[in-house]
Amino acid sequence: MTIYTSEKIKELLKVYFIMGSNNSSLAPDYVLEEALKGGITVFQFREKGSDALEGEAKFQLAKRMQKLCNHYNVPFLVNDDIELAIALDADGVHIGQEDENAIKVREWIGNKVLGVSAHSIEEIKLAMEAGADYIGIGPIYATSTKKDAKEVQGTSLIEKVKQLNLRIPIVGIGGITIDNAYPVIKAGADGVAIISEISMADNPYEQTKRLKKVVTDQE
Ligand code: TZP
Ligand code: MG
Repeated sequence: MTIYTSEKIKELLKVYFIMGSNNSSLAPDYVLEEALKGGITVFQFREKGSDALEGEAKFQLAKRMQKLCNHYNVPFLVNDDIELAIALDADGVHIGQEDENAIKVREWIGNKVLGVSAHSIEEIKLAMEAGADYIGIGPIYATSTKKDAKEVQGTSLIEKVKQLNLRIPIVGIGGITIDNAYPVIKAGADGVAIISEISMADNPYEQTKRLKKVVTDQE
């Protein structure tokens, strides 16, 4: 497992911001810094989809974003690209079911944070056995950010995890906005993972602050 306790991971998941260079019309470094100032609790570098950067350009952007996160003392995670995470000595990685096997990834990354996306109780249990630190559940609502997203599932799987008393931190993802974040937390998620609600905002700083208020006011 990681250097973080489960309680610490739950804290980190509260306002979980994800982005890559193609998620905003504004400069990605600017958007991230505004989100950091606004109070995001963890960041995931997710450079994929149309027009995504590759090679050296991807590496340099990741490096700059990691530096910003370090400055604001916010953990920096990498989506899918384990080699990049290791090359940068990132704080952790997030993988889906289509990516490298979670058991292998856990061996590979040692005690870095491991997040796994899962869509059923069975997938969640397997991820837990593999040593995942948290589970991403979604899409909760309709999203146009991830083209190959699975069917919208609402908060039902989050509720099931709670009913079964599975002891793993969870974060909801997909179509989450300031207006619909509350039910995700109420269903039992420890936090919300967001791309466009922050990355596409005219004022990512204010938007992050508003989102954080919705999540933390429920405690
Ligand atoms: N995984 C499931 S939905 C999704 C990902 C990466 C996209 C979330 O983006 P948005 O803009 O917050 O709906
Ligand atoms: Mg993936």
